Amino acid sequence: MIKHSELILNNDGSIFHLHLKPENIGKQIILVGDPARVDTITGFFDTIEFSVQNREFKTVTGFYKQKKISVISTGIGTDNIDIVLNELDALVNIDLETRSIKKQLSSLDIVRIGTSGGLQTDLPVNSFVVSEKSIGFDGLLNYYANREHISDMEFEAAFRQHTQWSDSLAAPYTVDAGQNLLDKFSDERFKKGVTISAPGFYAPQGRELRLPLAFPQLNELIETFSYKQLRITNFEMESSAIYGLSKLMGHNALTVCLIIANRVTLTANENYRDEMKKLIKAVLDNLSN
Ligand code: R1P
Repeated sequence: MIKHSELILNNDGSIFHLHLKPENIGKQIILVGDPARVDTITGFFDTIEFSVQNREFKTVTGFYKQKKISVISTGIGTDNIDIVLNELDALVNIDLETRSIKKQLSSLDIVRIGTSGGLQTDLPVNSFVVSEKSIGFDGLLNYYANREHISDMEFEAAFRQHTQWSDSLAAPYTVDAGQNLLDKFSDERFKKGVTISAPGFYAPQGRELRLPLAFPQLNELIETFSYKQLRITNFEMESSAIYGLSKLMGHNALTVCLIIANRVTLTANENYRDEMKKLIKAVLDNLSN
């Protein structure tokens, strides 16, 4: 039995942060950072059957072309992903009444639709990037056992060497997308890439406002890294933890991002919401096929 201090439930039986019960979610999950994006996505749904919000975690469950999908906002960062992934997994794989792990485990399809900064000149603003691999600068996965079994350790070694990775930073970790989901995004609208999840928006992504950077060369080293024909395409702040925890727990994960700024050509689209709607529609249609 999992103790009350480890698996916290609310008085109504819902799980601590997400305020969800097992029957409130579908097996297809869409994650977004921005809570306002939840309604943009469910605006495409045929019917809506449930919604709840606690803090930045807003969930709406409904049907799109007969598929039951739950859309959940995570807020910003991999620390929130630790909460969202563990609580989603508990909803499907732990019996919340007996507090025991189920004998028959279930697998969720988890797709993140995000915004992102491009790191290559041929990835202009408004591109759609699907992450075949994610690199975590955030360190979250290093707290979980067996992470080396689901990581691309050779890629990591090559990356650390090329970037002269400092031991003062968390060890970067690398995890692949869920192949079954990646296969649904093979059309030419989606460029395949490798995505870094950073533990911050400014210095961890090489942005300098008033404070100088500890590693001013890092972005250039990231942009020039290549390994077995893979190169790093974009920065955001959640994918690494989504990919890592999903692989460890047996779920399928994929991130698809709209490039809203290019960090090399120094261009940006602050009015990205119409382009985001196009991405959302494309993702919903690919998932329902
Ligand atoms: C930073 O502005 C936020 O935007 C990106 C980053 O990953 C981070 O969460 O994604 P979302 O648009 O999904 O929030």
